[in-house]
Amino acid sequence: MPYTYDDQNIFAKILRGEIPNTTVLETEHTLAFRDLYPQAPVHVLVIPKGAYVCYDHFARDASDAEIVDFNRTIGRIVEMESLQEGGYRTISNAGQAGVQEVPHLHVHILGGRPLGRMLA
Ligand code: D5M
Repeated sequence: MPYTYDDQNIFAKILRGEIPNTTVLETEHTLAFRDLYPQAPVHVLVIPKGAYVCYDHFARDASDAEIVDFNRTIGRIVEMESLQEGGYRTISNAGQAGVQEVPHLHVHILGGRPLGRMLA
């Protein structure tokens, strides 16, 4: 399936420095920043710097270096935000059914409070 990337999406603008963000960690291929509307005491978004719409797009087309960097960044954020002991949740919404608002791949990292059981 072809993926159409809209380079006017808000995270593309953040990556181009057109709008501000609260950066938690930046690496060669990945940016992590605080969600503007936090749903938990810790709510960090992790995005690849490359133009990927969603997880399956990234998994198909990203280089091994990008994929490793992205996943290691998620792990580093968990450590930096001291979420290991209390636990945390990662979520990546995709497409219409997933209610994805911003069409640039992002993983939410949520923690700092009991999150309840949620699979859908
Ligand atoms: O989640 C998209 C998320 O992006 C949602 O939790 C709000 C957040 N958001 C929207 N605009 C910004 C800016 N400018 N900075 C930081 N966070 C932002 P989704 O999974 O697509 O529904």
